[in-house]
Amino acid sequence: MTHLSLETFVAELNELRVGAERMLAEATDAAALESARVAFLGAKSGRLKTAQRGLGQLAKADKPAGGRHFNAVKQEVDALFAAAHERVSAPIDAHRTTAIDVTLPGDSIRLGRVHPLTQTIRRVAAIMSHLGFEVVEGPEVEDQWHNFEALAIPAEHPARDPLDNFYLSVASHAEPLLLRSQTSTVQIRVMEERDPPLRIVSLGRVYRPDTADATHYPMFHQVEGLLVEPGITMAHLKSVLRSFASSFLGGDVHVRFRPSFFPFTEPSVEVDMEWNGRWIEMGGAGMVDPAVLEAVGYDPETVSGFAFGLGVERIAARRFGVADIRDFYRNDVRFLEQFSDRGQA
Ligand code: FA5
Repeated sequence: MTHLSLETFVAELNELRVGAERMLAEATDAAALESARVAFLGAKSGRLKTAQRGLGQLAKADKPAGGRHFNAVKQEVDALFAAAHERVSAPIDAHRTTAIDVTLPGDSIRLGRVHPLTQTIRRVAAIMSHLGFEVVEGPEVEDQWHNFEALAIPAEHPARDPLDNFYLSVASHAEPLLLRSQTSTVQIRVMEERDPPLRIVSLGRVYRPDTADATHYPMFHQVEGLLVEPGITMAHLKSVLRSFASSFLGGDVHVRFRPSFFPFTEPSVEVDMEWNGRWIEMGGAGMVDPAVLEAVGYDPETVSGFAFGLGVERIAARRFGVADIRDFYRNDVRFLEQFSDRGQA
């Protein structure tokens, strides 16, 4: 009987291994993998099975070496098959082109900041809360009673001119409504609902058809304060505004009153604050007019009160050293990111 030479047996096995490597590398789905499995590992006519039969044709002396080589190749083909099986059955992430190294530092995150006007509003509210004032809100769309009449601003008053207000004609209302032109509306709304004593502060948007310039904007914010209880005088008004200004601007801030006129306060004043050696106009204030107290059902003989209304954009501009309040509304990130909100409420 002629024997199969060991060299031929080994060469055939090596060729088998290379063929298995190529076919498994090309297998990209389960069907291709199954074909490769049948071709090389098939129990009846797989190429390894056929090669194993060749083992019996080796000369007796070559059988141990032939057997070792057969086992080594079989193990390699088994391992190639297991690796291909794992690759084909792994879920495919279509977006991932490279592996992610989870040990690398992450991309730096750009943190947002609270807008400087919102920072100002929150800080003013926090300071006024510490002074014992409750923060309340009122509607931005108002009726003429709350924006004018209850504040002793009669129909013929120039402040009600259509050119100075944003009137809205609303089908469900006989008379036009308007975007409120001042937060003093909230004084009336609160006094109508509650009895004295009252200490409230209200911060919000107001609207006037003013031409935008360095100190004006058609939509801006006011902070309104109101305190009503027995025995209140201008001295209380001045000390509350001075405490507020010292907390807000830092240091010992002086407050100055200049005579002025508002229909709903008597006497009325303009409020200036001295800061860094300069006097800054902050808003209007005064003692609540007895006619206003009567309009909401209070007795001016037993209670008195003060009210003030400050412009938020103006006080924010002073605090942050901004020369033009229009910059607050340009939404330029290079401008806005200069105002750190660290430590703000
Ligand atoms: C009033 O609006 C009164 N309601 C204030 C008041 C309240 C007086 C309570 C008495 C008692 P005045 O119109 O002056 O007042 O506005 C108050 C502040 O709002 C101004 O001092 C200014 O700081 C700010 N302000 C007014 N118009 C604008 C505007 N177009 N843009 C930005 N800020 C403005």
